[in-house]
Amino acid sequence: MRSLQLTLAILKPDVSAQPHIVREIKKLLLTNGFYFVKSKDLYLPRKKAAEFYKEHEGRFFHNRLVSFMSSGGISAHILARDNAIQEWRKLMGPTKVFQTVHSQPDSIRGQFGLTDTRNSTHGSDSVESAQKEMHFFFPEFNVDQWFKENEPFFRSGNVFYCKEKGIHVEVEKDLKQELS
Ligand code: 3AN
Repeated sequence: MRSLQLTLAILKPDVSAQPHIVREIKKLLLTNGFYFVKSKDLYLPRKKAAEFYKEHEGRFFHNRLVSFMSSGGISAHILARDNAIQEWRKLMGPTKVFQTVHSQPDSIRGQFGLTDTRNSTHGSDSVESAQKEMHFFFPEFNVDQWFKENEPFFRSGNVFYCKEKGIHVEVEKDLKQELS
């Protein structure tokens, strides 16, 4: 089986304000074979939101987008899966909610999106942007080290979802902690 891929997911402020939707999306990720490698709840100040969406500077929706992203709490997640980038974007559905509610009503944006801007979730669109975006939210996370030391455990399924921590934990690491 080939190596897992990492991607960055964000649950945006519209979703984060609705705990039952957060639960629903997490359940969807788990049942679709995604692993939660890292997770954090945070607030993105306006300046940081503008930095994150720098590539959209000058677009008509940029100001609206930055205001929205800093309007409430969000959560950021490093997800692992075979073909994670594409598979997470498939679950999310297309960007524009007003079209997606008709074209892909069962997708996350189709079900939970409010507007084209308040569209529930974010997912990296390439390996390069995933690297950049993981570093933006988790500067302490070492991708190379994870692939060397942790990826084999995830790939072989030797991990379990720890509800308390909201991430997957390696079985052996957990056993060692139990016994120490
Ligand atoms: P995606 O998030 O699907 O990769 P991008 O990268 O084109 O889409 O856009 C980033 C974010 O900007 C979207 N998630 C959405 O919140 C907002 N956005 C994009 N296009 C529009 C639009 N036409 N009108 C309003 N907001 C938009």
